[in-house]
Amino acid sequence: MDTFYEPFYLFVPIYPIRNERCLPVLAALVGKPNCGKSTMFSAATLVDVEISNRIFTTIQPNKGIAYVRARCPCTELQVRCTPVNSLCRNGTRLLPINIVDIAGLVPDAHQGRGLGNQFLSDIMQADALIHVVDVSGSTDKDGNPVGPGTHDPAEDVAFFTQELDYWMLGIVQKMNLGRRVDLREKEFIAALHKQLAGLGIALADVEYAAAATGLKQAAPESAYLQFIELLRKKSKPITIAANKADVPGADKLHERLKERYDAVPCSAAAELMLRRAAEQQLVTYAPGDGDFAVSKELDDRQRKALDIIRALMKRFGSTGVQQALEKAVFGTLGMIAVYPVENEHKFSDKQGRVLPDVFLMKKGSTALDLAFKVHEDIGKKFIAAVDARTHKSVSASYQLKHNDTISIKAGR
Ligand SMILES: Nc1nc2c(ncn2[C@@H]2O[C@H](COP(=O)(O)OP(=O)(O)O)[C@@H](O)[C@H]2O)c(=O)[nH]1
Ligand SMILES: [Mg+2]
Repeated sequence: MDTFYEPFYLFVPIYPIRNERCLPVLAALVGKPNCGKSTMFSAATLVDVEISNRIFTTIQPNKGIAYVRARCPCTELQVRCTPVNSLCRNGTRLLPINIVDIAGLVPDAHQGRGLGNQFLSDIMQADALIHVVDVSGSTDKDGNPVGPGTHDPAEDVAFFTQELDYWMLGIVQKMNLGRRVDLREKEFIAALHKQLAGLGIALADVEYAAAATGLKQAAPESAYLQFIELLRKKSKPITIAANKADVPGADKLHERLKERYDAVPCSAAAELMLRRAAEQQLVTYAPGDGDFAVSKELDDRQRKALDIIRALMKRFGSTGVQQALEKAVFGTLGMIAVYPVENEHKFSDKQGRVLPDVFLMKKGSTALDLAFKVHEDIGKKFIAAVDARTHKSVSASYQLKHNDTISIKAGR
């Protein structure tokens, strides 16, 4: 290997961690072979001991925990927090999420090529898809290495969504809707939802996409495809990670990609290297930061490698890996972080732990949704909720905001 990250590339660790207390978001790294999915997985799941220790683990080779960051309310509220389901570092909350590294997708997977259908259904189990593309253009459409700049990464984005759409279309076509008696609209939607149920798609999303595209049972294939495209966008939103941004010449391809897609430039190799170097206490670095500090004497090769990374971070603001994860969770998927507390004066739970838990919830969730998430009984016996910041009562239908601290009052 003659790449810049070699001096720190001791081995690629796999941290096979699955967290029962993880916040219920599963992000899947997807894309063709060799674009850097496994490197990104290793970097994202290389979390320090304190975080891994908090997590109950069961071994699964390609699943791990990563985290996303949110500003912890402890600073603003001037309290010392005692997190339980997450961690607080200098006022930054680290929220664990599940992440999975999925085998490479090759063109025509929807017709069973490569790992084919099994693989596509694995993808669909995720809440958020992170499409890792090689923005240096040094892998062809099948994932074989080629000279940098040879392949246009924008093609990969188009091909990937097309694979997903045709695969979903195939599932819907198995229903043979054309040959069936006309269903009433409600039955038609219910039948579509049932057929797609294995993909973890909500009825509301099927209803939305069918209404927005005006889908009718007797519609031609093109109309079904339009419906599926919208349904896929709504139910499996994709974040594009433009990886290998460190390779000379990648800037140009990234600029071109940006004209058509919103893509986060990143270098999984740089992030992995920095986390490894930090683990060995060679540098001080917190994932997501825009810079790092060297804390030990380094050899020439290590120094050179770090110089390249620093230059990359200057150009893009960071290595981009943490940003891609956070864009997937907070941006594309539209989650917010909410802190339920029992005591709105002390921001604590029954045991006196301050700001113990943080939940990731869909934007638009209400105080009542939060009550049900805390406990079904609390949801059922909901009386009122109090915004712990303002001490004002809010109603069951109050729409939660990012970083809200809410106390739920429930009957006995
Ligand atoms: N220059 C550079 N190389 C990378 C980066 N990420 C991965 N690679 C290299 O690309 C190749 C394929 O990476 P891998 O993670 O196995 O790809 P996967 O098949 O998508 O899982 C390996 O040689 C990696 O070292 C990156 O950010 N920059
Ligand atoms: Mg891989």
